[in-house]
Amino acid sequence: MSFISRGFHGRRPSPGTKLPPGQYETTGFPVLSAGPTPRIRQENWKLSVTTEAGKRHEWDWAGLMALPAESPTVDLHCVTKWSKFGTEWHGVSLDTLLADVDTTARHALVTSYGGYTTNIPLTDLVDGKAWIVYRYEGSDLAPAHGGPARLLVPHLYLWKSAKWVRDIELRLHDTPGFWESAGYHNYGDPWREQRYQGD
Ligand SMILES: Nc1nc2c(c(=O)[nH]1)N[C@H]1C(S)=C(S)[C@@H](COP(=O)(O)O)O[C@H]1N2
Ligand SMILES: [Mo]
Repeated sequence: MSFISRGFHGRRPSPGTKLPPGQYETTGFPVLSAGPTPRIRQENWKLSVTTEAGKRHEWDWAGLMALPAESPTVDLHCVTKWSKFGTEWHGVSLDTLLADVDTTARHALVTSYGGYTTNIPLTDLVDGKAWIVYRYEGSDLAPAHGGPARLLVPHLYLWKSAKWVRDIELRLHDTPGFWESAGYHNYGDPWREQRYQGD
């Protein structure tokens, strides 16, 4: 009964904590990338949303800049156990991006420049829970952290926040992404400590 032994070992978060179980706070901002950092210039950058019916919606950099933006301040939780509190971002909510997208799909498969993929239920991308961000702490997002633009889904472990996001494919059926195929949890809720398959 792991939830009992966690309590005995003092890993159960105290009420009101911002730290999910098994995490520690860091003030640094580690870089975690499964491959080399792609260098995409803003003038070559594109983001597309593809629906289950095959309809493709696409934005270039000017198109993204023309959309109303928000400045969320959120806590980040990485499955390698660091959490970072109060990070400040600027970008476009997925609610705004998907406003004119006609879909009945319930799953999204996100693909990045460089080939990284991750899957997320569509309900976790809407209702103010996810953004395409292009500024971090007041500056253009650095390439190492996903610039020019990355997905930010802070209520899930950070591997779901695809850096260098290129395409969001809306699908009727769920398809595991890169880490999900390698044994990581399909959903990845840090508060339920869903690190690996079976957690
Ligand atoms: N395209 C892409 N996105 C990615 C990754 C990656 O390797 N490639 N790593 C993920 C993982 S495991 C984490 S923890 C975060 C790390 O983001 P950071 O490097 O900005 O801290 O990015 C996520 N998004
Ligand atoms: Mo990660």
